[in-house]
Amino acid sequence: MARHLITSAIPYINGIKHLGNLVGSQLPADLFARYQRGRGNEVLFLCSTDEHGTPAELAAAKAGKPVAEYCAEMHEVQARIAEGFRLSFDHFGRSSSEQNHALTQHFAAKLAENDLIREVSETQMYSHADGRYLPDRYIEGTCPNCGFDSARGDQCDNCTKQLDPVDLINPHSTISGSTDLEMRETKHLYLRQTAMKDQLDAWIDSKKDWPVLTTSIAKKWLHDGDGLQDRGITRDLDWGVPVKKGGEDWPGMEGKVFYVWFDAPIEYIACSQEWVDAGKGADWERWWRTDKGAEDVTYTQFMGKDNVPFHTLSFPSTILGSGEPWKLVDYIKSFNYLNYDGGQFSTSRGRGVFMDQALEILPADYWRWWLLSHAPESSDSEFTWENFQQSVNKDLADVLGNFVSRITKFCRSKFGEEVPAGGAFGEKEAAVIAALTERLKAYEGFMDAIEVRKAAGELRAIWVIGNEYLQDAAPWSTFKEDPETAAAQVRFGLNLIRFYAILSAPFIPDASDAMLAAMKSDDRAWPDDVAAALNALPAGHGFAVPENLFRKITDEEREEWQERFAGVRT
Ligand code: B3M
Ligand code: ZN
Repeated sequence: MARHLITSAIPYINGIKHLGNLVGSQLPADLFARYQRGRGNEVLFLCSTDEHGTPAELAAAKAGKPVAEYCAEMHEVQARIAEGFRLSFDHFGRSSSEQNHALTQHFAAKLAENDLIREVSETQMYSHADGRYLPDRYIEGTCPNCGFDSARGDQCDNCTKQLDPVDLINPHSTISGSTDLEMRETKHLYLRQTAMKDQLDAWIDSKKDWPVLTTSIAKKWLHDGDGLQDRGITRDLDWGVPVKKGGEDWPGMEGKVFYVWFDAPIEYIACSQEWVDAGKGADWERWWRTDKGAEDVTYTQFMGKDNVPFHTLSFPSTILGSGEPWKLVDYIKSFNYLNYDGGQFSTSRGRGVFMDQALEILPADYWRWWLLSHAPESSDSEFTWENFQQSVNKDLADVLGNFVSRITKFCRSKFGEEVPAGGAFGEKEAAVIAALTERLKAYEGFMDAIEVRKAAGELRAIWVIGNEYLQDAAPWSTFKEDPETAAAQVRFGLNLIRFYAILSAPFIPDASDAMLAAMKSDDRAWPDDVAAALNALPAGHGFAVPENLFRKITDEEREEWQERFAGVRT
């Protein structure tokens, strides 16, 4: 039995995620986790909320709540929505957990011990009115280069010139609008990533099978321009993991916290500790420590392309730099962006469909199927309501749903609610078994390689084979002349339903459950042998006609939703 450690990029706590976020990390990670479990492998699938940083503080302030309270509430909200989408995390943790505090401080201590941290004095804008240091993007002013009046502290959006907040004319805080700003000297810790460059380079080079999207981003950061830079890993904020060396104070770092991108990936490990502490698991080290049993674990990470530099360079620097035997990632599956109806999904501008809204309209399977079968793998992809309607109506309702409904209803009307006896499988069935055996191999190949769209294509083709068989065998006509053969055909069809339930579970888990329940079966064993799997339900085995598995989306609904989501979420 193989062992798979699977993590999804952890979503920021500030607000509900949109479908573009979902398809870029959590959903494909869930697909892979469900598939590996289905194959009988041991899986630990982890995700958390990413709770630190300025955006979390500002969102809490906007909600008028203490940040800890805001994060606790939003974590529950995100956890409920994740359940709604049937994301099968073994644990949904929190980066603000005490486990992550301790582990983050532990890593910092190890890095310092190994001389990979240096102190840097820098000047930073302090806002008296806000009572805080302002990250560059929260300062705006007039661009010294082009005169644009809302240039940000890090860059002018008008002329694209890279800026320093001190360059701005008439700078002000975008939080309060205050111009009462002062440049203050402050000390920060930098992770000496430059010292790790050769090690990282060799490690990335050794990953011959990684998606091009992943390695090209990593290499760009390693080699382009000034190449890999040392990175500041501390911030002057109140909310976060206090800067300490293990349990010890860090002189000069009082009142500072670690940068959110330093502690967030460490949460992958801490989450497994939270999982154990919640009583759901017995041992986290056998997943993460190569000296304690993790050497045979395959670790796969899922994320959007913007997160790749942090997972190919920063986090590996932390892991390698610690000098301790932590498990490194084996495979990074990254995604391009999903666009929304001619533009971008945008959280800040409230554009697109958000996870909670999606579930208000239709159950999870509809979304899962569309998103996964259109995953932005080789390039960006686009959600349109027309395309969504078409895929759902065709793939789910016409192909799969219709097959299940026809075979079960026909059987009930002619043979009753039991798998009929009589007849034998013949040439037609043998041909279907041969075709399915081929397709199944291809499906497994794509799922193993996490080629999400191609896997969806194979699954669809597998469903189509059943429909074509039914059309061709036509038990409703056979029945008139040869009820024995019709019985065998129906028996074959009912077995196909069970077979489909098992193969489809990673994509559409609710429909899969409904199909298995209708077949009164709880045997989810992955079909190693198609012929055997299609004999699993014997004559006399009871079944029920399920409720319609999928309904069609009408043109009126499509138009209504299109209109409803054309605007901006407030
Ligand atoms: N929260 C960014 C994002 O949600 C960030 C990922 C952290 S993964 C350790 O896209
Ligand atoms: Zn400018």
